Amino acid sequence: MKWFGNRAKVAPGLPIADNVPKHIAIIMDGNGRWAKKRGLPRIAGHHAGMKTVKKITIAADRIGVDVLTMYAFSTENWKRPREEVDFLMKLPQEFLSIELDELIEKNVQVRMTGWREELPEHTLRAVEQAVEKTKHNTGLILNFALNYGSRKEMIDGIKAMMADVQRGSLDPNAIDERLFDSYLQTAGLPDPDLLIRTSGELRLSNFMLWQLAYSEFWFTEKYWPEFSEEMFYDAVREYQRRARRYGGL
Ligand code: V07
Repeated sequence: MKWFGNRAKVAPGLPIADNVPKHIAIIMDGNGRWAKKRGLPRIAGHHAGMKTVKKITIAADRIGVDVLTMYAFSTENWKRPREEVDFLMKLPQEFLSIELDELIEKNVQVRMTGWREELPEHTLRAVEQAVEKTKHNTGLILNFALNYGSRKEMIDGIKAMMADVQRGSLDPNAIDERLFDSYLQTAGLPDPDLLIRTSGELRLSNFMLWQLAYSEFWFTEKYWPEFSEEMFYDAVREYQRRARRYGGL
């Protein structure tokens, strides 16, 4: 697989262009709490969070990240109130109708990780259109985890492997980490080098359990709508500091 990094120039305030994480994954937490703090409905927080998605996508592109995965909706999020789910399911369309042209201009490739079946048709249509329109782009991969959950992903992968074994197209002795990878939703993507989670939660919450085995974790108390480019660069610089310390041993 080829990775086309839009390698950034070194500049004050930006992370050094060397050893930029190839894949950054983000759990965008605290949108509802951000709204509550301001006396706004939760959906106002989700809407504000969408603006941060745009900002951080531009920042990631600027420093030459190859893949940016944003956890937009989990398989558990369906349990939220109906009105909130309905609102969330309109955000992909809204985001793409505002931002897709600029993403195309920036050579960004949009992808989705998660199960498409349960998504409302209008949501799926918008996402698939963006995926289709950008599939030949060679810049940043903007990967939305939508209706995604890691345990289900692994169970599904195991079921598919077992079906292949039964069919005779897979030898059980050939099963190794790389092969298992190829049965996951994230097949073809490198594992995240860096995981960022906002809003003070220090958990993985069923996000990319297998893929995050060796990743660096970076947490902030800030709610997602107030997360900034500067904090994003802080996380990357901290990643680089850890990588350098590691290399020095
Ligand atoms: C959602 C905004 C960000 C904070 C977290 C929850 C709310 C962008 C998308 C999106 C998804 C797919 C796509 C383009 C955009 C999105 C949902 C929620 C469900 F192709 N933000 N955002 N999707 N939030």
